[in-house]
Amino acid sequence: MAGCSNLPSLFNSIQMKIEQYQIDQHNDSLFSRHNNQYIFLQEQLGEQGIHAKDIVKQLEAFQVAIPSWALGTGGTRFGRFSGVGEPRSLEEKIEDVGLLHALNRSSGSISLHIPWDIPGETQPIIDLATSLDLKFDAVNSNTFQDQKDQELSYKYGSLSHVDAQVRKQAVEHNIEVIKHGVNLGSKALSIWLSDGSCFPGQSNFVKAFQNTLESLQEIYAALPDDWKVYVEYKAYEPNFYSTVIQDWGSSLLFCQKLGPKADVLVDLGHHLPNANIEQIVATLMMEGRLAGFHFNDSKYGDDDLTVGAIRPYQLFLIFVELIEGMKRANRASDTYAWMIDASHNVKDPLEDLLQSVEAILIAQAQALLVDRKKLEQARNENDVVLAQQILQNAFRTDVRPLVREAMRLSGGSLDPIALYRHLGVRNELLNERGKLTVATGL
Ligand code: LRH
Ligand code: MN
Repeated sequence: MAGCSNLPSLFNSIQMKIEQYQIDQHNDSLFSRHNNQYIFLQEQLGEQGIHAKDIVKQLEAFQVAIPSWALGTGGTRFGRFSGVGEPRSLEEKIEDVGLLHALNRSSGSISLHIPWDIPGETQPIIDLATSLDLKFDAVNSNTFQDQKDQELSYKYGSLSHVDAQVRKQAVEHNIEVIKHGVNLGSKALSIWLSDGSCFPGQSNFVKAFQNTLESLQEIYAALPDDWKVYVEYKAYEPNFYSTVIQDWGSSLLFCQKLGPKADVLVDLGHHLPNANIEQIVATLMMEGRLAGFHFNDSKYGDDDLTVGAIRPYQLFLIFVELIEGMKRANRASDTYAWMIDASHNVKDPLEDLLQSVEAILIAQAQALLVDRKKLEQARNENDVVLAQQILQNAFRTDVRPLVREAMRLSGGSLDPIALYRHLGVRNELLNERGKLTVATGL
């Protein structure tokens, strides 16, 4: 949206912050156009018996956790093209998430990865996050890399390793991560294991599974009563023949053997080509074992691209199952973990994350438009055409005025990326942090 070029850039040199008056000024210049679009859609939906305000309320309540490891420029094995003004510390990462949350009021928590983001003194970190209205979501352990001061290597695995000493080291790391999370007020440990093999014959699948289960049981026993453990699966990479926790089935098996505090984390990029992820989601919700998501998008492998950039219809279909499942389980949306897990090779990380959060809210809003009663009726009459019509009518509705209204009512921007660019945020970060700063993470 054009027409906000007269806003002054008023950043203080110490800590990067977007002031409420800057957002309000920006919204004032955009409001009339937005409101016309919003009222038009509100009337359109009203004719279908849908109350726009109810959907806006649900969008306002929906908070997405931002990964601490995706605030810098990522890279691939073929290279990394560094960005500028990247966060140099956990404090600056929290500041960056604070910028996102100020702009869209839907990025209200940060998910840390240990040891990439070990909090030094906890209280100042908590105070900074609180000052930016942020919480700490799940904490992620890391036994897929060797740290320089590490005694035993994870080259051939961690929780599944044939050597009990390596498994012990990995269990202790996860328990350490829980401690960091407890100090920060987090309520969940998120585990992704790269454990597996690259060649037939290399691994005893059953022993690897049993070793992993034993190790996870020790970690499970260390969880505080009100904590959860998320078990993330992945079909392949960095192992290219077998992965111990390779799919939703193996993750669910582990969770069922561990106990009620363990649930399955679905990373959208972790499936074999053309997997029906919305059906996996429906099944996990039916079993009450869906932890939540690592949202991203991909065309081929674990590409970690912007959410909704490649397959927005799949994301919509996933939210259709999520909303159905939450209704069936009578569970509120904040009882699930909504997290982004992306890596930015060619986009400004903050712009990429703003696009991802918007794509998630758009998919949720579209899915909330689906006339469930009519859809079930069409299904019961095997009226395949009508069923598709009902879904695609919702998917083809431009719900962006609802998403913008939710951001505006929550004190956010009507056009976060336009304001981000107008205020020259990246340039301010460059001035504050310098050109060649590199953020820890992927
Ligand atoms: C593995 C993964 C996992 C993280 C890592 C950063 O591919 O999705 O969630 O720990 O990315
Ligand atoms: Mn992930």
